[in-house]
Amino acid sequence: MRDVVVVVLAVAATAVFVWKKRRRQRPPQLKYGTAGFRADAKLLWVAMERVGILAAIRGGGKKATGVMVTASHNPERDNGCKIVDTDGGMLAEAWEGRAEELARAPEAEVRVPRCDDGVVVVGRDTRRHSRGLADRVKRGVARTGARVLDVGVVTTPQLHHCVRELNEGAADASDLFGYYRKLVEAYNRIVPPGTPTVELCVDCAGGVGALAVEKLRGLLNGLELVAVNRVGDVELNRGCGAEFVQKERKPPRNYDPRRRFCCIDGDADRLVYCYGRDFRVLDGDKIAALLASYLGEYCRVGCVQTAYANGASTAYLSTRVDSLATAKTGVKHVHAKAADIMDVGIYFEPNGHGTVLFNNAKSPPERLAPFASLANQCVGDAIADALLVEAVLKLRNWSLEDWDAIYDDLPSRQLKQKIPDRALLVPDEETESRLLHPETLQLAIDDLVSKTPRGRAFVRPSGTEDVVRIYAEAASQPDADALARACQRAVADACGGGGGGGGI
Ligand code: NG1
Ligand code: ZN
Repeated sequence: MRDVVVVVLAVAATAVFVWKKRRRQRPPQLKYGTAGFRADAKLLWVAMERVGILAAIRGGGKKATGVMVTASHNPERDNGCKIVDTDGGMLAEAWEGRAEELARAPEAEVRVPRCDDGVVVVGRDTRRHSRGLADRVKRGVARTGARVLDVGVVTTPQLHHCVRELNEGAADASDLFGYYRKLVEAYNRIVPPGTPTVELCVDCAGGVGALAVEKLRGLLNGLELVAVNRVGDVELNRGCGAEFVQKERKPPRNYDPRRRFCCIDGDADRLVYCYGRDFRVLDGDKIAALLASYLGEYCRVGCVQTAYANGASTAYLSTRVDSLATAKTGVKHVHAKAADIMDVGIYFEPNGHGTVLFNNAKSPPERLAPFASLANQCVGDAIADALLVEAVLKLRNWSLEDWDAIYDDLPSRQLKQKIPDRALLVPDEETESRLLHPETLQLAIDDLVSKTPRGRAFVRPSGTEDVVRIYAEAASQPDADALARACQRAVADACGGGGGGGGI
């Protein structure tokens, strides 16, 4: 009997020891990057619960906030989350540090306040680990006493929409009925019934966008959407989708040059178009140019780009918009600037993330009212953006070739390089297109650029992947390729990159 008691006590003591050790252990030191937390899914379990707690705290026990479990255009093995703020936009930057602190803290140091009247909307993409990670978010929310509104598998912009609607007084936005109704009504107000029908294939990158595309089938005047690369047809974001097409400039899987094609990413917040046998890509810059040139006929338009914008698009826009600005890379930066310029602020990153902000949304010019309801006011929305593009092309009576011809892209090349510690690279705060450190690396890049006709190049550490990104453009494609490669070598030499050079 005494032996049994001793064994039981020993087991209990070991269990308590292990439990205490676990509580003291530091979870992975994640960074809230360009688009929230993003990492190999295996590293995210603790962070997700903490994100649930933080989202509830951010709502202040009164308002709705949201958490979207997704790693967007990253490979299937990655996952992550974006926290949605009370206005339906991305988490205010001032809170990112708190999110990091909470995600990195040992359990023993976590204090959980009560947020009884708050609501956290939780959504997820189609990755196989997203359901489990979303459950962890929900567990975190539950620890605060706030209510969870689980909207299941949704696109990122749909989740933003739900949060905004709830805070604007909607009783429940989780069936997304209001989301689809708004798109369909707005689009059909611009494009009248009886308009000849165009078929648009949407490469959904194997992700959630296909569900939205299916919902809209048969509802749009003169537009029939066809989902290509649906969930299960292809591996998520692999050889297809907006990121692959924009960075690699190669046709996505199941591409058919005889059909009209656009490509979105794994969580449906990016859009690019492509066409033809010689495979031309119409990227976010060209979408911005199309929309700016049309809307600019009716109101004062401002445009915001990042340093990745093709020089030819900047030249085109500079003579056609009332204000043109450059922001740091990342949606939160471009969005904030676009919300602050002119009547209409347009932002698109070349990778296709963007939208049109109606900054005087209460009274847009009569003709533009349906555009103001079609364009997502919280965040880039690939589906809404495709409808905007299609509507403007119809109004202009333009083909994709006509649209493409508005300017010719300067040849460009993007590469990436793995280095032991990408924090070694410190870019400028304004546009992230120059390195403050290491100075010698910036000087080497300046030297390479000065020797290249119409050359421009910069390097910056990615905020979503463990790589350094290299961008170069020049008068010819061989020159752009050579400049990008030379910059890549300079990065590896300066920072000790070990063979991790990548295609895009
Ligand atoms: P990083 O990985 O920080 O370059 C990428 C995109 C951003 C933005 C974020 C968020 C490029 C060159 N960078 O950021 O523009 O879209 O992802 O998804 O495309
Ligand atoms: Zn995305």
